Amino acid sequence: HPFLMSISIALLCVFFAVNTANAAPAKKTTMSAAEKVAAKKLYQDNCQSCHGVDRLGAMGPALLPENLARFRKNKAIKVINTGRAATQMPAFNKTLTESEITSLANYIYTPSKASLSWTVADINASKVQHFDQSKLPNEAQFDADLMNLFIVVELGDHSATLLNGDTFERLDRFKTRFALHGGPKYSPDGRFVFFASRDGWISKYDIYNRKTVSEVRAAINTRNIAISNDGQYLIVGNYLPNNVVILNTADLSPLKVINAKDSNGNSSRVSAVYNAPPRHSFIVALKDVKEVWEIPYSDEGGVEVYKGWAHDYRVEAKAEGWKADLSKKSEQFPVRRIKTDDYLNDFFFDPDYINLIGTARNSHNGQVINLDTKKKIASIGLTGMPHLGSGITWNYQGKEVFASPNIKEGKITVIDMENWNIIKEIKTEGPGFFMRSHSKSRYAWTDVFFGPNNDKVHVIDKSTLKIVKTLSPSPGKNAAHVEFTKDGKFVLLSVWDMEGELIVYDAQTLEIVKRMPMKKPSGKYNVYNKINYERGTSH
Ligand code: DHE
Repeated sequence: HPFLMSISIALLCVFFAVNTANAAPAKKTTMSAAEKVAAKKLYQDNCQSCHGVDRLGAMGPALLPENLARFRKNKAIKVINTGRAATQMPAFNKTLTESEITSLANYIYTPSKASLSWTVADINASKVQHFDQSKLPNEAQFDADLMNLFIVVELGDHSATLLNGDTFERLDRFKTRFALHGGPKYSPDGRFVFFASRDGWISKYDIYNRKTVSEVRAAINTRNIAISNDGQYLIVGNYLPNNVVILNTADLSPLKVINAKDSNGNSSRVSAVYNAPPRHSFIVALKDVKEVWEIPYSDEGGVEVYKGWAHDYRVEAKAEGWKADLSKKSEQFPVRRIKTDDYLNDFFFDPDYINLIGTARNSHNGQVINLDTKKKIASIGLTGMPHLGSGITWNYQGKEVFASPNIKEGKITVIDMENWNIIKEIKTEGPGFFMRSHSKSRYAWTDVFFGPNNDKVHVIDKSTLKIVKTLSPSPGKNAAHVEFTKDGKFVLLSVWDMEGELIVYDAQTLEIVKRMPMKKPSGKYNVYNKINYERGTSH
């Protein structure tokens, strides 16, 4: 029986809720050859069934120094000893000695050359087809406004909820892969949603039929995904291997793998990938080299100039030697390199996708880069660690402003997008992670994600840039991540706890209208807001 089998596998295996690599470089441990042989045997006997041969990950995450960089060894020892609540990671302190556990922890921080490869053949071999798409009905098998549905990711037990955004009732609850990260991406018609797990699994869920139809493992350690305007292509940005993988969304087959190397051949992890809708291109953030990439995926019927680009790409392609005849399969997905003065990891785009604002983690400067001219046009003095990816824009006193939370400092930075000056820093009760609004709402919401006040969320009036209300939805429990309904009338908020909740607020009166228990709900994503690139939401 598959359920009993999964339980027995679970008893053998080690599950880590690893917050995968962010910091470079990875901490590596050296062990003597004999120690390593003994530790490898321990690993094979106790961990391999979940964490995979060569520690590449399987049901559980990969256990390599490259993706354990942010996970301290003494924490790994503790997890092996006592297990991890609410995961299938059992405690090994009854079956293994203290020195065996230390040895295992040392082992997972030793480099493993063989394990860093994940080829097109591996991608193809990993494919799981749960249902034959062609046999599934093309109409929704339930009654609801298909534009006002939400996907809510529940990290606590690696599940997701499909929610009716009118009635706030569950339409489905299904298992996801382990440790999803980043926003899931909808197909342009809103029928399919694609998820990425930190361990490289990409899952395609058919909303109309409430079924996960197919899955593929695109990499060993993935950051996030983006989908093209026409819904044909999905790009997967990866730390391990250092590459991007472009998948055909119809069957999740790999169309192209592009190794992330700068023009001098230096390899880099990929921090994130984005779709730039007016440009018909993907933008790629590279973590370890001073370049940003643009990958055009369509020339819109063979016109000479990419729609949205301010110049003839063919002249540039010829001068710089990047191939760009998209009608030829061999030249599809060319890489247009934009060299930068600094490393840029975290991005935000202006609404026209002409300029990108980027920061290097730990840098005190944001850079504004014009994607057409490839030139830096401004620097913004940004302290702490702005989380640009969670930023939003709105119109303030006749001009477009951009607001970003900050992971290190308790403030929201509001920037004038005409002259790139900081208009205001709104003081909050602690560092935050996410920010949201809706064009039909006068408010922007932001959480206090870190520190003693992490049970609070601030409601900011977009016309005065002042906090008008601070809510504590579930005192003592972390409140985080909100999203609006299609019409902007309600706000859904996560209480980020194993015994957590999804709380629905009236967006105008700020009164609670519903509470639903959930297992550590993290992000939630409204079909309409996402596919229409609503300004107050993440793209
Ligand atoms: Fe995220 C989105 C990067 C840690 C939950 N996060 C993103 C995106 C990036 C990013 C680039 C936008 C991609 C997208 O949506 O397609 N996140 C990073 C980091 O570099 C960081 C700080 C370190 C890391 O470990 O990767 C980080 N993120 C976290 C967490 O610890 C969070 C809170 C819990 C988790 O899931 O691991 C977390 N990140 C999220 C969520 C989104 C996200 C829920 C999507 C937000 C949205 O509204 O779209």
